[in-house]
Formats: sequence, structure tokens, C-alpha cells
Amino acid sequence: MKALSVLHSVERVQSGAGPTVDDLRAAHGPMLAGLSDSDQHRFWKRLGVWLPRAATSLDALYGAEAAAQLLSRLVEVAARGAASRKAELRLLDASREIEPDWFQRPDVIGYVAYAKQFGPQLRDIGTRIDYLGELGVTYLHLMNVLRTRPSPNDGGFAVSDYRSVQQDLGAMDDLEALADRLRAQGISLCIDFVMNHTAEEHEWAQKARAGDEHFRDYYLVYPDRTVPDAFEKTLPEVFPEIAPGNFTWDPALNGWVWTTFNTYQWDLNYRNPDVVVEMLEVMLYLANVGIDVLRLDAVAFTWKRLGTNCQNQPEAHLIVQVLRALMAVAAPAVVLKAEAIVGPRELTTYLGSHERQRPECQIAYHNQLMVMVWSALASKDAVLLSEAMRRLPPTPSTAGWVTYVRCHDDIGWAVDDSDAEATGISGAAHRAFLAQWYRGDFPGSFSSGRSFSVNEETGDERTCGMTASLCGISHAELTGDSAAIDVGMRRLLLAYGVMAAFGIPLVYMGDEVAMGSDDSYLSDPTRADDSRWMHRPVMDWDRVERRRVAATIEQRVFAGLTRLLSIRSRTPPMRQGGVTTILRVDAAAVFAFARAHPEHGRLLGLANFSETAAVVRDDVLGAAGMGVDAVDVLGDAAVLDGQIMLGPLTVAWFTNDATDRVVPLPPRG
Ligand code: OTU
Repeated sequence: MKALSVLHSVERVQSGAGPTVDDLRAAHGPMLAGLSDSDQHRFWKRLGVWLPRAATSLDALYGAEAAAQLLSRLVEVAARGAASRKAELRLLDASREIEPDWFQRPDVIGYVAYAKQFGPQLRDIGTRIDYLGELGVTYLHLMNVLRTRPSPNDGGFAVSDYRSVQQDLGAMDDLEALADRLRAQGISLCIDFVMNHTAEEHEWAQKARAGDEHFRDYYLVYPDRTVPDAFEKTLPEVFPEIAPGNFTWDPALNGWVWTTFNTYQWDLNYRNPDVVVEMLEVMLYLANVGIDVLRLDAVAFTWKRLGTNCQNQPEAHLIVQVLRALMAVAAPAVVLKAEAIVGPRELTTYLGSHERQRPECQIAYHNQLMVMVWSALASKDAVLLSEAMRRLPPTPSTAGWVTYVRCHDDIGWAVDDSDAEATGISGAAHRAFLAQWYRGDFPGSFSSGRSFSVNEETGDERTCGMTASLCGISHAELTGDSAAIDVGMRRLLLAYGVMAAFGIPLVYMGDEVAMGSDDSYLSDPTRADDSRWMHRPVMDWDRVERRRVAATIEQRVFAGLTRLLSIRSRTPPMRQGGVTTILRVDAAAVFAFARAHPEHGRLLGLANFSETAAVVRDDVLGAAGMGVDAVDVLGDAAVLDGQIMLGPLTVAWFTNDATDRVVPLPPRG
């Protein structure tokens, strides 16, 4: 396999084969005639900066000759996109070019919901902004917004039209109006950009089925089993139970079509440059509707190579680099977010961390932290969590993470074998333990989750469930065990407290009022075989109301979470872009990390995963570069006689830059 460094080894010289900015301006300049001189100037200036990057990646993907032509087509698409960007969005572009690290700010707080389960319509979501405001939300990810095939549609990930919204949510105008309203209130909007595949009902797939060769080449179709069988030798199965294998026979195509996920999700063929052009068009269309953040779904899967697992191929990165460059030219306000649920060694590559850094996605999901927090809660120690985080390659300073405790998907137990070995345990045994623990079958387990995608052959098993169920709150609520409810709530707030220190914290709908898992999917035949639906419930607005009733679970969790997020947003070293170091402390249950930010001060995070109190020596403050005058802004740790005392399942955030001394952040936007 060619490494990315090799693909990039011959840096493209500007005077080489490809078109220059002047050539491109001569060809496409007239398209921008409607823009002001200043906006036109900015476009070409940006192209000057990004062209060499795009050209280098395109050369490596398609060869110099094809790349030169392709560049011109892509710049044409970018120019058309820029020309039709409305005034408010061009202003946003300008603002974010002035504050390019806007997404690293500590006051970026996320909320994620299925639009229908939260709305139920797009126009209802506008009326929920006050509720989101209570949580301090400034970043809203709405799911299952674009038009899909009818159910089953993999929860919104089988898109049949990227330019329409789901019929029952409203119309594209409603999405645009919602984006406008959110923007006016300082809230960014994220939606899913399902880039690896389309639904078999998509127009391109339909044309392919009708015999159009041009569109057949948008997909990966094979006349017989020869090539599929060769690939299958090394391909894993993402859904071994519900969609075994990676190819589906389609009679109309008279061939086997590549379907990594479900049989109705056809993988796109990125070896065909037309696909890249189409996808850039879609991205700019969505950007111009007012979407701030595009979540690149299943980005790790976009390039296939025989003899590999067809994930994380160097070319998958080159594709993102090309798209990022053109987006930066046409719609610089937009942020790309990698959904690459991959092993810890691969994660930071989606943030552009290669032998030489390449601008790629600005943010990515921190699935390793998510897995490790659950691991620490189950084992009641922080040894593996600390080791795994210590061994994680550094995050580029211009990028960042979105962090989460659970999401709309299952939890895949991404415990790296070598990380496990470094702590003296077996990766396979620990993965099996976690799966068993969280489905509630391990003696002493507090969790009531359920398994997902059990692979009999590999022994792999993933886990589903709402946070409150996995933390033990739901079960305790049922039995009325108030002590167990308390401990469960501590687990939930501990998990959120750790992840909120590592990136944009995402609150998944319902977690803020400890909603439990939902079994209603079992009576829907299009969902019953997919246990991920147990953590995609309809919002329980009665529970939400009870956040106002003192001493209820809802009130306590909501207040705890709100407090945590509000303190985060006012604590300067919570800003991303600093350097984080994992510290060694003498208590195995305590996860300790230091953050040094060149401009925004220092932070020491301590998290006690034990169900009893823990003590660490206060010289850990020195190790984090602070004196003993540092303050725990969460206020739950006690410093006494050279020791820091942490209650059971407690988090502390020490900083030497206490919130009351802080200069207010500039307005968002
Ligand atoms: C993503 O998932 C989505 O989040 C899932 O909801 C979709 O089913 C899937 O893509 C197909 O669109 O591709 O990069 O373990 O983590 O399927 C990882 C399952 C993905 C998911 C995995 C993931």
C-alpha cells in the first residue's frame, strides 16, 4: 500500500502542468461578475492559497493530466457556489476568516437530535431554541434531515436526494429559515453529509439501473463474483447480522454492486472524478442553504484497495483534502467534521495529521475517549484510559474534537490491542468484558444495554443503550433504589465532565433529563432487527418538564449538566488548540490530564472513576504547571495538607485563570 507521504513525495511546482490562478480566473472569472470587487478579490486570493494543496492531492489521486482538467471543473463549481452565496453567508465567511478558530472556543456546546424525534417538524425546532439556550447550546446537529428512501433507510443514512428534505419534516425553505434563525441566535447548524453511498433510489442509481453507463460508473458494479470474492477475503462486515457481506446482486444492473452497509446503500466510486465534482456541488448547495458544519459520514470507507479492509486508505484522505480546499475557497465559513469511527492510531489523520500536516477536516469524533470512559466506569480504574490517551498521536493545533458519551450509533469497543497489552491485559478479553458488562450480563454490572452486531466468527460484539441505561440510572429508577440512582447520576456527570474537557461536548437528546432506552422499535418490522433504535427515542417532553421539579432525577441531571457546560464555556483553557498531556498519579482510579494553552492558560483535569473517595498529592498541580493557588472551578475537590481529595465518581477542573477574571469572548458569528 502506498503511504500518504509517498503519494505526496513529489511536491507540485506551481509552474508545472496544471492551470494557474490566472488561467482559472480567465476561464471562470465571469461567473463571479455579480459579486463585489472585494468578494471577487477574496475568492481569487483564497484560490491562490489553496490551489497548490488541491492540485497536489488531485495529482496523487488521478494523475497529472486528469487532475489539470478536473481542477478547472472543480473551480468552476466553486465559483458558481460562491456566486450564489447570499449576503449573510458571505459576511459569515468574512467573520470566520477573521476568527478561523471559532469552533475551538470553549463556549461551543453541542446538542444532537433526530429532527423528527425532537421537532417533529423543522418549523417546530425553531420554537425549541429557548430550551437549547438553557443548556448553553451553540451548535446543533440535526439528523435525518435530507430526503431518504422510505423506511428502512438506516436511520437517515440512505439518501435519495441531497437537495430535498424529508417530506414529513417540511421543505428545503424550512431548513433554510431554521438555519437563518439559528444563525441569528449564534447557533451553528450541522447536518449529515452521507458521502460514501447513496440510496438505491437516488437518481444516479436509477439511471445506472436503466443502463446509463455514465451513471453506472458512479458505483462499483461487477458482472460476476470474481472481484467481489477477491475483496471479501480481507473485508470486514459492518452489519454482520442485518446485512452480511459487502456486495449485493442487482438484477437491473445485472451485476454485483458494492454495498458496505445495507443492501440498499450503494457505495460511490471515488475512482471516478465525476463523483468528486458531484459531491462538491452537493456540499456547496448545502452550504448555501446555511449549513455550518458538514458531518462526513463513513469517510473512512470512500476508497477501496484489494487486499485491505478498504478503510483509511491514503486516497480517502486525499479526497477530503480536495473537498476541504475547494470549500475553503467557495464557502470558508463551513467546517468539515470527520465521522471516522476508527482505531486510535488512525483518528488524528482525519484532522490532517500525516507525515506532513495537510488541511483536512477541522473536527472529528473522539470515539477513543468515548470508549475509554465507558471502560473506566466498568473497571472502576483509569489505567487503560490513561494509557490509551497517552499513546494517542497529538491533535494538530488548528483542529479539534467533538466529544460524546454516546451517539445515535452503537458503541464499538475500539480497545487497541497494544494499548491493552501496555497495561498488562488482553485487548480481546477486555472487549468481551465490556460488551458483556454493558449488556448487563457481567456479575455486578450496573448497565442495562443490549448487544448489536454480534459477529460469531470474530467474537466482536457492540453495544446499544441510552446513557442513563448504560450508567445504571434507568434500572435504579425502575426499582426505586435511590442510592443506586445517585451513583448512576454521578457516572453520567463524570462521563460528561471528562469529555467536555476534550472537545466540543455533544449532548445527545434525552441525556440531559436521563431518558432511558426505548423498546418501541421492536414492534416496527423495519427497525426491529437494529437495536440502535433503542437509543433514538422520541423526545419525552414530560420528562423535560420535570427538570423544573426540585429533587427529581430530571432536575438533578439537567442542573448538573447545565452547570458543567456553563462552567466549561467560561473557562479559557477549555479552548481547543492547546497541548494536552496525560499525567501519572498514584491513584489507579484517577485519570489526570494537563492542558497548556499558549494564550489561554492552564488546566488540570482529575476524574475519579472509583465508587469510593480518592486522594492524590497536590504536586500534580505542579506537574500541570500550576501553583497550589489553582482553583477547581467545578468546586467538588478539596485541597488540604498537600492532598487533593476527590469524592466517588467526581471530576475536578483546576485552573489558574478563574472564570471571574476572564475577559468576555467576542460575539459569536
Ligand atoms: C455511520 O456509521 C452512521 O453513523 C451510521 O448510522 C450509518 O449506519 C453508517 O455510517 C452508514 O451510513 O461508518 O465510520 O458501528 O459506527 O457504521 C463509521 C457502526 C461508520 C457505525 C458505522 C459508522
